[in-house]
Amino acid sequence: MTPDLFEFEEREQQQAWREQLCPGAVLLHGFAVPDEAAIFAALHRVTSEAPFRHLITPGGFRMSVAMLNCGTHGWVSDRNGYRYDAIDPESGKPWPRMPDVFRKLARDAAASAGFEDFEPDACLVNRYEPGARLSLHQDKNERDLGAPIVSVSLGLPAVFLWGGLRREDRPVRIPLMHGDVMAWGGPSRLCYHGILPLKEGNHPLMGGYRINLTFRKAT
Ligand code: MD3
Ligand code: FE
Repeated sequence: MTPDLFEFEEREQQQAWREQLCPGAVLLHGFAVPDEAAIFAALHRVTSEAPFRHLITPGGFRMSVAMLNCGTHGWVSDRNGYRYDAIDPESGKPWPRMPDVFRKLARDAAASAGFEDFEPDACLVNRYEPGARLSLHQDKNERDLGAPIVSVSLGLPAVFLWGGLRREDRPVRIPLMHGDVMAWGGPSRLCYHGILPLKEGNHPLMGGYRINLTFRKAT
């Protein structure tokens, strides 16, 4: 996996480069760093409208990752299963609007990864505290699996587990740093993936947390 060195001239940033992991899977190192202050401010607005909460899995377990959504649809889990819902079940109201800086970042990253005209209608915001993890899973609740998923890593670093199309395929470990953006589409869209338990630390912007934004076309 030799990184394809690429100047993101439009991002005015040197520490950004594109790495093609597999057909359809692209890692844009540092892509979100230039927008970090605007993302941070937007995140404050969103979390003031819909607080983080620990969802319950269909099997009855409390997820260690805290979540919320913005956009017209949001991913939710409860005893009945997983689904996308236009209403936040906690408040009974629509999810907060997706901030313009989020939408533009997702669209620009998708285009840079080769997916033109990405139109996300859901942004799942995951918050990891030390010890929090996400076990291997596939994302397949979205109606249109032809659309990619774009993810943005912020704050503390984490180890991403990148598996294959079968649960038994042994995952590769990829470190994800603040500002890294990944796009998953085409043949990689249904890869199993997860996050190892987060290590403690302190990030200048995000403090003791890792925040991950995943942009989806849910409907
Ligand atoms: C590969 N989030 O929210 S992002 C999730 O860091 C999720 O919080 C992780 O998995 C996180 O569902 C990983 C990277 C990612 C997201 C979606 C994918 C990788 C993916 C969908 C298909 C294949
Ligand atoms: Fe996922």
